Amino acid sequence: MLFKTIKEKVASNTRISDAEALALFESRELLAIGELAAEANQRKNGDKVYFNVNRHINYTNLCVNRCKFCAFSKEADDPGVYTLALEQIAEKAREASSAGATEIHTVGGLHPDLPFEFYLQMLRSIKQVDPRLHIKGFTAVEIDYFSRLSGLSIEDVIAALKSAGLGSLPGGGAEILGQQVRDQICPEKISGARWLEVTEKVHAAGLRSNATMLFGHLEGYHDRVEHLHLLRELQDKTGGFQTFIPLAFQPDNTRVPGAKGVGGVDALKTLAISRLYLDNFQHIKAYWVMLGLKIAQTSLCFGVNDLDGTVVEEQIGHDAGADSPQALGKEQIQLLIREAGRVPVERDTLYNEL
Ligand code: V47
Ligand code: SF4
Repeated sequence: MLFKTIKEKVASNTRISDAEALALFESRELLAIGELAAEANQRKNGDKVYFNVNRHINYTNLCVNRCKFCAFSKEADDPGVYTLALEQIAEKAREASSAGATEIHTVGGLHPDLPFEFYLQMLRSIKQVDPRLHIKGFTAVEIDYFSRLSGLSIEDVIAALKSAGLGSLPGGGAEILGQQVRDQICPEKISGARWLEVTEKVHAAGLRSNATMLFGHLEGYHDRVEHLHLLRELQDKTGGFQTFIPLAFQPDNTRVPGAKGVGGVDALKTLAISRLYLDNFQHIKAYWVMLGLKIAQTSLCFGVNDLDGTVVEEQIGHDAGADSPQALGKEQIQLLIREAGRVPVERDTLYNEL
């Protein structure tokens, strides 16, 4: 009955409810869920699967927060703590530009004493290297931090970053938006409500952004549904989200009690249900770094239409034990997509086809 109703809803572009999404999470019918999600995706995106040529730059791992799921952040006297100098950032951008990248994805810890000007300089120096590089940088968590750091309003922080070259925002920091879970896994981080509020202002300033969901730690299915609900609601209001990215939790070196990591069934089910529930998101991305290549590729039969990018140098997932490669070549991504019977399409950050 559940599947018949959802099939009819997919066919008539009708929304599925929170109760239906929860029933799907509780169902063991992975293949039936996947088939519906694949159908929903086929209607939206046909056979195309997007990817981009990008490079991640994590400018510092020093962070004033201690999120329990994070193996990346360090304190000032920890071994392995680093902050990149502007010249090192420019050098990485130069390498990216010569390798054909169209995007720099840059995020970092909340550094205790770098001034706001550093982040503006960082954007300017990347743009100086190659003005065609789109900078997808800083999460809503960082934007809120910059505002507190500088005494500027969120609107003024966004305007300053934008005029220094910021092109859009990645989807990090959303974790699970419900506060009960947040209080357990990232008590110092801005609230879920604040993440949504900052994101709304980012969209109002004309910048697009992504949304993530960190799953597979101590949240329940109802927390995932609430998270999806809040995102669908904000998207109705602003239309500013481009892509939804469920991030499979990597447990090594983290401090979430009892968390074991995410199996293939849960990963595929979560991606598929995201496609079905988030009818107002055009793109669902499988971030292969956290999922592993095999599940990321398989997810192309479960409603996914984006495989992220070449990445080049990834720290957040690998510090937490991700066993995926550090980087993928463009040809490898294209092969993964073709093997799944789909058509690889290189895109820029804003989904213009290249
Ligand atoms: O916000 C931290 C997550 C995020 C772990 O927008 C972890 O295109 C798994 O947001 N296991 C940052 N995840 C990464 C991110 C992202 C990645 C790729 C593409 C895009 C995009 C965004 O990583 C953090 C946090 O939710 N994270 N620790 C961990 N142990
Ligand atoms: Fe800091 Fe971000 Fe890690 Fe939290 S997830 S500890 S805010 S780097």
